[in-house]
Amino acid sequence: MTRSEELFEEAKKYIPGGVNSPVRAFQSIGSTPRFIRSASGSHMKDEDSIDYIDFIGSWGPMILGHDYEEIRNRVMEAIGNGLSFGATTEIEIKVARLICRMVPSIELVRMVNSGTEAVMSAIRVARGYTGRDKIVKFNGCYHGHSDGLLVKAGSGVMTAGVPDSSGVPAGCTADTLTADYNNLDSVESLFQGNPGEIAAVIVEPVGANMGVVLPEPGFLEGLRRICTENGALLIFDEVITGFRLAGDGAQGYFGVTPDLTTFGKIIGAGMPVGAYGGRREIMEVVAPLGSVYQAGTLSGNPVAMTAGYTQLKLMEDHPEWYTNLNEKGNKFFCSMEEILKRYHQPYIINHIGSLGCLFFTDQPVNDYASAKSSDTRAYADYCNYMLNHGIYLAPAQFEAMFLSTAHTEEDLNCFLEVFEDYFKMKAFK
Ligand code: KE4
Repeated sequence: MTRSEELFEEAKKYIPGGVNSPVRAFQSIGSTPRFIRSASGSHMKDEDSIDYIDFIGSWGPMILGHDYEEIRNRVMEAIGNGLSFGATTEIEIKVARLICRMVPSIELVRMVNSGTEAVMSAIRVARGYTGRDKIVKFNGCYHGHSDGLLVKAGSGVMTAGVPDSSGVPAGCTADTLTADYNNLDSVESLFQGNPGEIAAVIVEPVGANMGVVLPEPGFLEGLRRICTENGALLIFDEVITGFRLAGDGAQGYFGVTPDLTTFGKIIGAGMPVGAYGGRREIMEVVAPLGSVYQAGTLSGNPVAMTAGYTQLKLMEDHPEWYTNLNEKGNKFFCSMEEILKRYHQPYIINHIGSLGCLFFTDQPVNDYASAKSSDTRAYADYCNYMLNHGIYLAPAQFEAMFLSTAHTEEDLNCFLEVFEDYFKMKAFK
């Protein structure tokens, strides 16, 4: 038995499924989760001392790679001053001011402890600000696990959303309508069917939870128009894309301005941080200023703020890192496409900047239905091969690959060698 296998058996005695987040259980690829002991730069080492090139980066936060020296040093200093006070601190101002400076659509921002918390709070703000109850989300987009967003795909058109998890009362999703990504007509029809009732449309400006699905030209602009025309707020869930695609996120990258934005991941640099923000007139409904209540014991935690501030400030000070990272990502994912072509493997790779996804399907993937046409067993076979050859990928087809500034040419060439070996073998089977 490997040490990871032993630990997994032990973990299952005390933790549901042996993990603190379902995807980590490796269920969809049918193998044992690797228990990670340490990480540095673009590499992780598991409890069997096996080294991996990491293409998850903690699901996005580690845009500068693991154990970045300046972040570690600042966090260690902050720890020396105390872990948490439950009182206001200067570092919270520095983070908020930096986010407002980097993302022009943000005039006020509130820190929370996860992306889930950021999204559930932003939706409450939208409902409080507009006085409306209904929200629109997109099939295939994931916005955390708050009740109202765990809604079955396709259940929302003209009718109440149906819960997609047990334990969620029907009432919690009754005001959640679902539309199809890249399909503006499906959004228009919801507004026509629910006139004056929709508080907000929430969207991942780049879908990254059905694999990576890019917004087609005009899609985000169309959402902006529809929301403005109908007096609804447009919420960009930038938990993944925020501070990844550009210093001003997907909204800067695509030039479409939402009314509210949610953040997570990168703004905590690996520490538990989320945030939501937007125009002052909207955010002023948040307690203690306004009547929309939201609170949190560890919100704005000084140690977490120090980690996030240090990472964001480094990215602000080095805008060229975004250019280099996006170019590196484009070159890398195009190299993957060339290998697939070379061995006549008809699979699809969607990618943008440092985000990408290989879909085991031969049809274009531009929404949830087409993403679901992927062969998840084929993905599992591929993923296990890569894992067994030192490449750590998302253990599920409908996730993203994340590159960081720490990935070297050598790392990427090593990936491409293993990738080519796999598809050469597949081609000649
Ligand atoms: P958290 O509550 O996990 O911090 O954030 C929820 C969330 C919100 N919005 C978007 C666009 C997200 O991608 C996420 C969380 N992302 C997943 C990865 N697909 C986190 C990994 C996990 O669930 O363990």
